[in-house]
Amino acid sequence: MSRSRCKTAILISGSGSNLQSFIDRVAEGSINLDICAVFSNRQDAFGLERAQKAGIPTACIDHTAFDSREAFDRAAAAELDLYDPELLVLAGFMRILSPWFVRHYEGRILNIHPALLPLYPGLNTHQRAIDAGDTQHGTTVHFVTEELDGGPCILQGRLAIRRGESAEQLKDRIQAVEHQIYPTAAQLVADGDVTFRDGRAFRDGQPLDQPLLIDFPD
Ligand code: NHR
Ligand code: GAR
Repeated sequence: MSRSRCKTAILISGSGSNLQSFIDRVAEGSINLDICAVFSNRQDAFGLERAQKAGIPTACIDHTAFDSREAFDRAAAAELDLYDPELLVLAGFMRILSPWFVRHYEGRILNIHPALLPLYPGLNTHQRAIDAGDTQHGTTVHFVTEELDGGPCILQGRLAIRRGESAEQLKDRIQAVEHQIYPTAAQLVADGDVTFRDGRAFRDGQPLDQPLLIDFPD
């Protein structure tokens, strides 16, 4: 995507533990991104404090102040564009993005969803996997398209569900996997190793029909 450090804006709504993993990975030098801004739709998001502590510019726009989804999205994009981002990383960002916003940043928005997509789009994924008797669960980094949780997948992290494990325990283990794979996936896109074209993902120019997969043994 870029020769110099890829300008990356991170969008949050809450705790921002995934944001923290990006901050830590940049600090230790194991990824090479320029986190140019952190944006939240909630003033009380703890992730804003994490960003400030790391010296990253922050912006916050309260979505409840707008009449329509697109009006909020246009205000958010106007703010984000002050930082000229090349890549947008959704890290626990909880507002569905309008078709206008998705087109504005076409092929440049990533999300992480706590399931092995296409299994379990939507919410409450950990409990649904347990209730279905699944033996494995995971998390998926994907390009954001107009279809919710439906954009092409890039990288998955997978682990075994333990016998008798609660949704809460599984969620914590999945989050630890997210912290490892999300910065790695973003770097692949930043480096142009994974690209988006015509609604599909490509790896080194070849269609990525199956996402890259990392197994996390017990
Ligand atoms: N936007 C588009 N266009 N496509 C995607 O794939 C998106 C997206 C925005 C966010 C993250 C997502 C997830 O990983 C995401 C993917 C929020 C909702 C939701 O229902 C759904 C999916 C995701 C995030 N949000 C409610 C809304 O009305 C508000 C819920 C709340 O505030 O707690 O926007 O699962
Ligand atoms: C992550 O586990 C992410 O997969 C999930 O929210 C968490 C954000 O945590 N996203 C969704 O469930 C979207 N519906 P964080 O704020 O600590 O990074």
